[in-house]
Amino acid sequence: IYLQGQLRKAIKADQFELVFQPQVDSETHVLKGVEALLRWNHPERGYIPPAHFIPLAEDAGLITAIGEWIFKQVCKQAAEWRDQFGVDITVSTNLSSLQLNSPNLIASMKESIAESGVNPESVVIEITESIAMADIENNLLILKQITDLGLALAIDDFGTGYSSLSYIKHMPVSEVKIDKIFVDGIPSDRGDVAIIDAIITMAKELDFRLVAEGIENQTQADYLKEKGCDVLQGFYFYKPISKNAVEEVLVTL
Ligand code: G
Ligand code: G
Ligand code: MN
Ligand code: NA
Repeated sequence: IYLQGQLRKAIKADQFELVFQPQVDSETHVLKGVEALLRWNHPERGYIPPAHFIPLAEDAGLITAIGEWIFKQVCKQAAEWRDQFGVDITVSTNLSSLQLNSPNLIASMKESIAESGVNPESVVIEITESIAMADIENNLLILKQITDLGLALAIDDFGTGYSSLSYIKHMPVSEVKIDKIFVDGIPSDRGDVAIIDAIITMAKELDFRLVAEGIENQTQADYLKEKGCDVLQGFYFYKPISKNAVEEVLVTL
């Protein structure tokens, strides 16, 4: 309750911040994109993780305002990096179920895209597999409106739900992110490895861009590259880093 009150003031008080976790090409390890991740710097308690305050924001009816702030920053940042560094990297951002169902979502996205001048194809909206599968008919309409804006769609945490890629193929999705829990099992857990192999084989067949997350060592990176996964994300390459730290990488591209 106390935190919800504070959350109400956090946007105006400039306490939210985005950090960015780089994603690299599996072959060259060159930066291809970043995932924007929200941070709340609470004045007394310090950093509070999103897994803790996002549910509070949803309960308090604040997630729409926060989500609109995030999307606006993401568009501005992507446009700024394109203009400053002449690079064409993707910037991904996460959407919760409530955000996806917010009545103002499409209008506010449209406004942020126009205001920033971003190329919408370089912005990737991540929704989890379980959200995508929850209310399929309604979601399909919203997802279609999102991609009609020119934005790209990714299925996050793939493999943790109960859907199949052949099903997701009916959605306007271009990217699939293999969840960390399966990557953790490389190379010794035969079940995890079998699941990863199956996801990669099928995703390639169906023309999805394949991202694996949670790569923590070279064995995992090498394995996923050999299997043909396109893009890798994980602490082995980078933790989530600040805007300035991203720019130190961008100048080298
Ligand atoms: O960054 P971190 O590992 O702490 O993220 C924890 C969880 O919070 C992840 O599931 C991530 O998707 C989610 N998360 C991080 N940033 C955002 C955001 O901007 N919006 C939403 N809806 N979820 C986020
Ligand atoms: O649910 P989602 O995939 O959006 O969550 C992204 C979160 O996963 C980020 O907060 C990020 O910090 C975390 N993450 C990304 N790569 C790794 C990793 O290699 N190890 C661990 N422990 N967490 C990771
Ligand atoms: Mn994500
Ligand atoms: Na994920």
